[in-house]
Amino acid sequence: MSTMTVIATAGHVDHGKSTLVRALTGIEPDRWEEERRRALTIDLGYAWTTLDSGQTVAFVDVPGHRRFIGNMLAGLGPVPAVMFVVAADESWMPQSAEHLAAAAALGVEHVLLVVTRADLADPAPALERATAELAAAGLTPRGAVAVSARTGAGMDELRAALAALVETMPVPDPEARVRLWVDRAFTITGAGTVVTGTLGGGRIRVGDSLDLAGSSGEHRSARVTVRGLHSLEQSRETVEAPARVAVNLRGVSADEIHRGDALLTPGAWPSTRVVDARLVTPPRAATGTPYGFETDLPEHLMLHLGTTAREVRVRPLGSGTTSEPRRDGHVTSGREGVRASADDHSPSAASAVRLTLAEPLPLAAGDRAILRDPGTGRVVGIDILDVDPPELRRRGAGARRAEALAGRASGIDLQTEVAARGFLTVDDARRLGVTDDVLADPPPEITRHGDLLVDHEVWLGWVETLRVVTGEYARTHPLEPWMPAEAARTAARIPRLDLIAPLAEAAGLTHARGRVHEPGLRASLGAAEAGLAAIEARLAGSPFAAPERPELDAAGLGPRQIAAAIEAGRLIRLDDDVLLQPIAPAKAMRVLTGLPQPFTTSQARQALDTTRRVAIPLLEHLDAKGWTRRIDAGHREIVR
Ligand SMILES: Nc1nc2c(ncn2[C@@H]2O[C@H](COP(=O)(O)OP(=O)(O)OP(=O)(O)O)[C@@H](O)[C@H]2O)c(=O)[nH]1
Ligand SMILES: [Mg+2]
Repeated sequence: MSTMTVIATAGHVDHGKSTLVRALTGIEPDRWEEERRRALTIDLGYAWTTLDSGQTVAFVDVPGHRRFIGNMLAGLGPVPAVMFVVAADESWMPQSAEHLAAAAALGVEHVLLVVTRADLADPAPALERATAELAAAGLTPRGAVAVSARTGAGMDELRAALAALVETMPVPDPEARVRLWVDRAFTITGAGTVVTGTLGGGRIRVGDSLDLAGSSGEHRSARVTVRGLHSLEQSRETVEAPARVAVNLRGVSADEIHRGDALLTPGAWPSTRVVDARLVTPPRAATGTPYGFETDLPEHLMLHLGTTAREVRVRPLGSGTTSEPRRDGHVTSGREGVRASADDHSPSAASAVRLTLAEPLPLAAGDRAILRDPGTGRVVGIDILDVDPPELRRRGAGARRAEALAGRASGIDLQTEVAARGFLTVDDARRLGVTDDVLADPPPEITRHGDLLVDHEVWLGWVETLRVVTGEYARTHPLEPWMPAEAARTAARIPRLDLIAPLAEAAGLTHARGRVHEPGLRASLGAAEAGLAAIEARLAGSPFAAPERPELDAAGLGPRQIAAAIEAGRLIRLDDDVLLQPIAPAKAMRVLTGLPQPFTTSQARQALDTTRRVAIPLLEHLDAKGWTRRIDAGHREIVR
């Protein structure tokens, strides 16, 4: 299977994008009758071709008309490469600029510049202008060619340039979690529901279960099954990224799915409503004017990511550029909002913002997205830094958060995530986008216990706290100084009970029978200690003469003291009120072994020199242990 590259078109309306795709692929990307009649692309079109190199290139053809910018952004969103089309006879136009701003905001690195309609005008000026515009926006085209789709001039060079571009494309991780942004959903007679999209990472197999994260209605998240797969109209068992893919789904009808929904590896993505992000340096036109926001960022913007477009509320965190001197030598001032303006044209001036979405989305640190003001068409790119950010409650929390985010590298950093929370489960780390190779070999600041990743400082804190709370418990519970593990967990604010064992070990504490304590810790009976010692001394001589209530009372042994003595292993309770030393059953066996077998209860009682009150529960205790066996109502024997 040869690899596939997915490339989106971009460029002003009527500049020849669809014509070029058709010339390259032989496939008509304008799917609708209305589009063909009006010679205008309205929605996304799809076509593909195989180059001489054997590489397959799939195109997502976008509309240039400004009214359909939403469709354009949905086409560009999930695609890593762009074929930027400019007509030689019209040169640079408003939607050229708008599409460039979007591509630059998304940080698309793989751009091929094509000046087409070269049969209508000298392509050189348009090529020069477009190259300058791309450079000003921070995009370096991987190639620039002049063509005529009508005469075929330059088409071989274009194919060669596409082949060269394909060579530079990074290969996505086939093991990555799947997030397929849906661009179409429809019903095929006989097959049922089909969704299509650009698979950017991972693989999908027939039979897979996936979560459908819905954008609307009550269908917020549903489990669906992959019934069939197609890529470029060929049936497949497995489709691996990068690819255009059509997924036939069981468990959902097409009218429940919309562009902007996503098919996800189950449980592998967070469903997040609040994210912290950094504004990316705004792209500029060749004149120096930024495409981004010159004044304050509006509070309500559209977030474009993948094929989705959602309304978000934007909150600047701090002043964004708090301590960064501007080019003019001033320090940007505090509270008036985020400036992503002409003076802040440096990566260090990128500003931190908090985005709140009306509906949750499956997002990841490292996602690039566009914030767009539908009114003015202005855009700014964002780099999502944290999809599970801390609440900002206290005064100044926003500014502190902005500072913490300022130093963050983009993408996910396990150590930062663990340090921010203290601990993190492996599953949660995966949902945040931490890869398995990092999880397998976490940085030394992280202690891994089973499925939990704990910041080492936090771990040491728990060890110490566990020591303190168990010590405190022993002081306040002298009769039963062994702290129940669950109580210790709660008191020490340890998140999970299964951590008590490794923490106790690290703290040098004993963890046994659900309790945590100093090794060898004994109950202190206080005033009753002397009384118990006297009873123990008496039982040493006559082990089966269980103390009666008056003797216990005189010794100061009430129910709590007795329970403590039992817990400490100094007494055993055979019946409600028959207390003996733990050694008594073994001593009884020595006596009973000397009797003729089988023996009666009365013979046993006499041999043990005790009363029926003690003898009966003692014999039943031995039966229960399997040391003696009851033959009939009157007889027992020793089990050998
Ligand atoms: N002479 C000439 N005409 C061209 C060439 N390429 C495209 N055209 C014409 O330019 C017009 C627009 O072409 P399209 O391919 O529909 O343009 P588009 O960029 O896809 O337009 P939208 O999708 O609506 O933005 C059509 O009339 C094409 O026939 C070319 O190389 N030479
Ligand atoms: Mg078109």
